[in-house]
Parts: sequence; structure tokens; C-alpha cells
Amino acid sequence: MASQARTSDRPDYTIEQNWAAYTPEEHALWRTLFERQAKILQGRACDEFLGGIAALAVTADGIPDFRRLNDVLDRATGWRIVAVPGLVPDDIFFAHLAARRFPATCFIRRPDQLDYIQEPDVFHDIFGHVPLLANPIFGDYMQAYGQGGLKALRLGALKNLARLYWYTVEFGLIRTGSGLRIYGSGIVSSKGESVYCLDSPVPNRIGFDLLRIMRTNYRIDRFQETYFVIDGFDALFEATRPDFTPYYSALRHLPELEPGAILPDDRVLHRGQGAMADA
Ligand code: HBI
Ligand code: FE
Repeated sequence: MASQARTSDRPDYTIEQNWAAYTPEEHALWRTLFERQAKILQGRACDEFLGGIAALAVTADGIPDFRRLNDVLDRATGWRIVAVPGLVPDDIFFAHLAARRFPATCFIRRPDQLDYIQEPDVFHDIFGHVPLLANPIFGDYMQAYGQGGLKALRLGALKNLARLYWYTVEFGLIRTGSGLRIYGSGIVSSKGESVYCLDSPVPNRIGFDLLRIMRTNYRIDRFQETYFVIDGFDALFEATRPDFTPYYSALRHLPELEPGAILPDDRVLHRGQGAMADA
């Protein structure tokens, strides 16, 4: 398969996407994934995500050419996509984000991985992450996250910050006038979790609380037991503007929490604030 993950010999781990090398089968796999999610996400994904898909003209046609996406994305928010072979070391990842470069893998999953792939592939990164980078506030949040990541590495607090990424960028929900909607990339790129996160009575849905999130463990190989809900992207950006250093010291004295934990002062959102009901 022409576009299987490759290694990079550059210090920043980037590679060339080599868009011309994709096979018709790989473009067809993208088309299947895109058409399935586009249907499921109507009425489930937030307007900002769907707006990003439209603004960047990400379609079912096939795996997008990062050069074309970058022309539009750069004009919108100054973000650009750089191709990488797979997960890159944390410091490299954060340095790219801090410079408004999103490291996107460019290989696509195999047909037998249609419903689930553990590591990010081009569908997870481009369909899941890139559309929201066309939103100015979310674009600012992602750059701030990169800057915060480099600092967290220096302070030995990566675990706390990685949880913030996990429960917002990857698996976040947002409250809107028409109920809860999805913005997390790990959810929008997953067929099953796009429905489960809003419709199932099983998981907890808890109002965003920065310290609470930074204490809460997560598992990467199953649907989330808890989703955290933000009131808006500006609220998320505001909540994460302060210097996190005092939070990290406070967290050292607070016990970690299991993914399914509920604390007495958690703002638990009930089914009534679900996707279909009015907020
Ligand atoms: N590398 N390509 C890539 N994509 C990621 O999402 C990623 C990564 N490296 C590190 C990482 N994520 C996480 O460990 C950090 O968010 C903590
Ligand atoms: Fe991701």
C-alpha cells in the first residue's frame, strides 16, 4: 500500500504526504468513512465542526491533499497541516502546535480497521481534528495547548495536561441552545461513539471543571465513561488562559480519579440536557 506509515529522518518528524501515491482503494476507504460519519453527525456534531468541514471543503471525494487544505486553513486562522508518520514524541508534538502546525498522519487504516483504529490515521486527524482549526477561538486554544504542553514537560506535569487534551480536544461535548453537541475529534471520527456519547444513559456527562479534568484518568481502548461538557469555545479558552503552575502544585495533593468517578460537587448533566431535549 503506497501510503503506509513511513519514518521521518527530519528532526521535526515531518514527511511529505505524497498525495499522488494514494491508491483508488485508499480513496474509496476515505469515502466510506466520510459518508458514514457525515450522515451520523447531522444533529450531533456542533455547528463549528460542520462549518469547518464546509469551509475547508473536506468532502467524500477522497483523501484531501494537505497542500490544498493548507491554502484555505492558513488564510482562515494561520494554522497549517504538516504530515507525520504517526505519533511523534510529546515535545515535538507540542512544538508543532505552539507554532500553529498540526501534525497529521497521512496513512489510512485498513478495511478491517474501519470501525476502530488505536493510533491516529489520516481520517482521524484530517476529518476529526482539522475542521475546528478553521475556528479562530479553537485555533487559539490549540496553540495555547501546545505552549502549555512544552511548559508541562518542563514541570513534569504532562499527565495532567494530557488529560485536558483527552477530555476536550479528543472527547469533548459542548452545550448549545438545541442540546449537547460533539466537538471532540476522537468522537466525530468514531461511528459508535458519535451515537453513544449523546444517546446512551451509561456515561456520565459532567460540566467542564479544569482541575477535575486534570485529576481524571482515561482509557484509550473503549468508549469514555465520562464526557466533560463546555459551555462554549470562548469559555474553554478563558478557563485555560491562566498560568497552570499553581494548578499543577495543587494537583500533587489531590488523589487521581477513575474515569467513571462522580464527585459530590460535580455538575452532572442529566439526560434532559441531552442532544434532543432543549437545554
Ligand atoms: N503525535 N502525531 C501525533 N498526534 C497526537 O495526537 C499526539 C502525538 N504525540 C503525543 C500526543 N499526541 C499526546 O501524548 C499529547 O497530547 C500528550
Ligand atoms: Fe487525535
